[in-house]
Amino acid sequence: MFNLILFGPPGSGKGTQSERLISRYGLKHLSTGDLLRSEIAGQTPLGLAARSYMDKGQLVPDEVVIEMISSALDNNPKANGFLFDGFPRTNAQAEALDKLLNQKGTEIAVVLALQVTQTELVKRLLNRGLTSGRSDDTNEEIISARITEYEKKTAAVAEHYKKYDKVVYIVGEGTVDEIFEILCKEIDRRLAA
Ligand code: B4P
Repeated sequence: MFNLILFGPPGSGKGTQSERLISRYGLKHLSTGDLLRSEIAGQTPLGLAARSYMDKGQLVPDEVVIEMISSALDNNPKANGFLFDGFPRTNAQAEALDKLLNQKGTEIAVVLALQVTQTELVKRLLNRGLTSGRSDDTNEEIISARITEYEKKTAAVAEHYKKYDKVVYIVGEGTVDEIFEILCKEIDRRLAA
């Protein structure tokens, strides 16, 4: 099994690159953002509760997303590996993920961390907001709140995985194709090892 985390601030290209990576490597894509948006679309109690946080640019409580990921892992017993996109976003989520994978006899192989300047992040998200219908992408205040949440709570997740020497920083500015090739090189090197 090959499990990787695509890490980075909102708008750094995680969702964009995940789509390509899962198709090249046959991994199961687990995006907590997508899972939460599908709960919202289904108007489930979980979705209604999550929406109030997401609309303010805040993180949804840990227990909600950990439970979602735990079920997703259980529901995909035959996966070759998982690509975690937008998860973990706190140290508590990282510890829970390590434990869940450990129970399945596997672990995270690598954390690929996309680095993008704040000006570029805001530009990309506002641009996506023009067409995505995502309410959290249309308002600059909400975008700033998401970036602040990232700096306050999520950036530390890289420190957690640095302890195990699993973090590789990737410049996340350039064309989508250029960044994809760099990500693939890092993955291929590990798959060949
Ligand atoms: P997510 O759905 O994870 O959204 P995101 O981080 O904003 O998007 P992403 O980083 O994937 O977007 P991408 O760059 O691909 O989270 C949304 C919300 O859900 C969070 O704010 C939070 O409330 C909640 N949530 C999710 N997971 C959670 C968790 N684990 N714990 C608690 N709460 C959680 O795309 C951005 C734009 O950039 C696109 O328009 C794309 O086309 C463009 N782009 C990408 N690459 C580019 C490039 N190289 N050049 C130019 N543009 C590019």
